[in-house]
Amino acid sequence: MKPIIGITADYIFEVKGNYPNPMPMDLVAGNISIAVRQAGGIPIILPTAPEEAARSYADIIDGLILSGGYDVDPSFYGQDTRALTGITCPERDLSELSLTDEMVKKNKPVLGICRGLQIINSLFKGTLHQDLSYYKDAYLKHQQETPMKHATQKVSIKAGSYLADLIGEEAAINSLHHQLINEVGEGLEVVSRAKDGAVEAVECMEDGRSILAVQWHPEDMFETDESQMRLFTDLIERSK
Ligand SMILES: [Mn+2]
Repeated sequence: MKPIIGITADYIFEVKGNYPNPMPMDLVAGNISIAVRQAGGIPIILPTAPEEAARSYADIIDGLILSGGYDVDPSFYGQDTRALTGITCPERDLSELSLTDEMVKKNKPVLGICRGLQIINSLFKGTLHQDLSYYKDAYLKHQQETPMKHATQKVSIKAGSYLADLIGEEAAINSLHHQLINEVGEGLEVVSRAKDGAVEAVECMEDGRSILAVQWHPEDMFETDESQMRLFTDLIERSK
């Protein structure tokens, strides 16, 4: 049987035309499901849930993709909210932190995308720069306005890392984030940086763990970039 890959959904309160109240929506970019199917997995979308329900997802999925979305609430990495943090959704944060913790306990594989990398870093007690302007070395455009299927930066990947074995020691990536890792979570290894030093990928493949996370969006590039597709085929392999 093909591995079942859970994809976390965003939790958005959307105002509907003729609906009297804002409606909570469990929504996620469809490209991720397409990538999982093409890579040989069965995608299922996981709604935001209270802690115990979120943990129970780990019983039914073989692998997890943490998708992009709102800023992680700084309370989850021990900080007050600074002026330039955007919208946060603590319910989603708690749901994803609980589920990811359970996946890690079960030694099941995780792929973090964008915010997903930041959730993983928070789970391992790291911190974020709450805005690019708080990271003094930033000079690259990390919130590209070019369509996301196009790469706008080249990042280096650490020789000998799991990620380098997978896609090589350099990758052309897109970029759409205004927060980034500051202090790296305990047990995570930084394996990719942009030319301005911004952390672009972390991994932990030791002690039975199977965690890889990227700050960029491979789901928008996999159709034209075979190395980005490998992030998904690798997750499916790790989930078997
Ligand atoms: Mn970037």
